Amino acid sequence: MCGTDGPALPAANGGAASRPATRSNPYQPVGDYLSNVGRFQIIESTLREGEQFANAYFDTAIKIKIAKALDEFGVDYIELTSPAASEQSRLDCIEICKLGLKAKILTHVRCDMRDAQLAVETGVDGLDIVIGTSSFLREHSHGKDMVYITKTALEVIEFVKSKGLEVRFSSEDSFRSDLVDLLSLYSAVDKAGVNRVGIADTVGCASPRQVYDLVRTLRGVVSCAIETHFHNDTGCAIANAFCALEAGATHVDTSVLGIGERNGITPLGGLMARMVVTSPEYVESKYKLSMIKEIEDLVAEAVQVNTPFNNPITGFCAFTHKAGIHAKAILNNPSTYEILNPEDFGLTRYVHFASRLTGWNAVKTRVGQLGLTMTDDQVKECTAKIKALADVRPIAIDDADSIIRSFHLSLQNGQNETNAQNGAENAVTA
Ligand code: HCA
Ligand code: CU
Repeated sequence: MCGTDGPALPAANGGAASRPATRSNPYQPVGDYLSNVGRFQIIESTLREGEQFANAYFDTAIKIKIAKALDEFGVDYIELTSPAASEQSRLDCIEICKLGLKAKILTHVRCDMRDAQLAVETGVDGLDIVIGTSSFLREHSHGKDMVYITKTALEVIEFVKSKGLEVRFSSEDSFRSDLVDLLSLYSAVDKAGVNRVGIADTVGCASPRQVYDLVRTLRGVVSCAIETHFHNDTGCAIANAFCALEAGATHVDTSVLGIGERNGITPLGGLMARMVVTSPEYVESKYKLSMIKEIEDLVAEAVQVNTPFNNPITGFCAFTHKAGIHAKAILNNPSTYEILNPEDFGLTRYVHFASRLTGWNAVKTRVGQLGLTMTDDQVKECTAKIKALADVRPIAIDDADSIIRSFHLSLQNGQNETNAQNGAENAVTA
């Protein structure tokens, strides 16, 4: 696996014998007592952040279906839209709490006593409380100052705890908030006994290094768990979540396919791809990876989108190998060009054999799959025919299969003897 136990590097003097047979990889991460990459928890927010996605409309039945699927997959928490949002949201919250899922059920509410009162009556296990702390949001959204925010936060936290429920306190737009304000607020809520504090990159502005710095600083200030929430406006949502865990965060918010406000947040599947490479044992023992495709399909259909072609794990070409050089190595040993094993996700790889980049090893495999027999020289000649057509126009699998079959037929009819003897001196590589 990448960054863990990669192959031994050749010795600098070129003489491997002078080195021990197994060497540690210099790129291996150093042991880090802060890092939680091998013991994180997921707060799955498809039914809260995901409902803020432009296309999302979840009726009660689909919410229940999604919640059950996420629960079976193994997420630790399921976060639901605030019961203060609408009457149906409140009723759905009550309904999902009654399902008796293994995952804890949270609802996400403003830092406001009336919202909290409504939420604690729904049967949830905990409340995720949020308020904007950046000057942008303080001036242009709720208009409250830090003194008011701290006072209200402490009241709401006290109230939720008095009901015996979990409580998390988070600042919206954490990365554009004043650091001293943020740390004093978090220190106060930590002392008040909050279960988690949350960092939210509401506008997706943070870079992995900024995330690492902020989470690491916060880790030194509070003793409670640290939840993190990353929007994907600049494409950093997975990397930011990973860096947050490295810096000592304990929980990551996700949504299926990353759906959420604007272009969304850290996607569940993409985060799994990242984490299974880093911490295979933890991830494989905890999460049912073979369900990722079915969960993504369920949500994609519910919100009427297609899974992006380049989605980690489930994008249509995530396990497709095309160039001859890649195909040859993959056919010998899939680890050559795959860091993820499609079988871990109940998927299969596909070796492309219908393009101008195709090499004869891929064609040879296809010949075998079609139940035909050819010598290597014959396969090379057949490959040259596929490449010649692919130089003229894009070709489909059926085109390549037809060329293979008719070439094979002509061999059987003896028409190709001379050609075959001449071998494939054409431009056939790999
Ligand atoms: C939003 C709120 C939020 C909250 C995140 C959190 C954000 O703007 O809709 O509770 O940690 O991105 O700030 O989703
Ligand atoms: Cu958000």
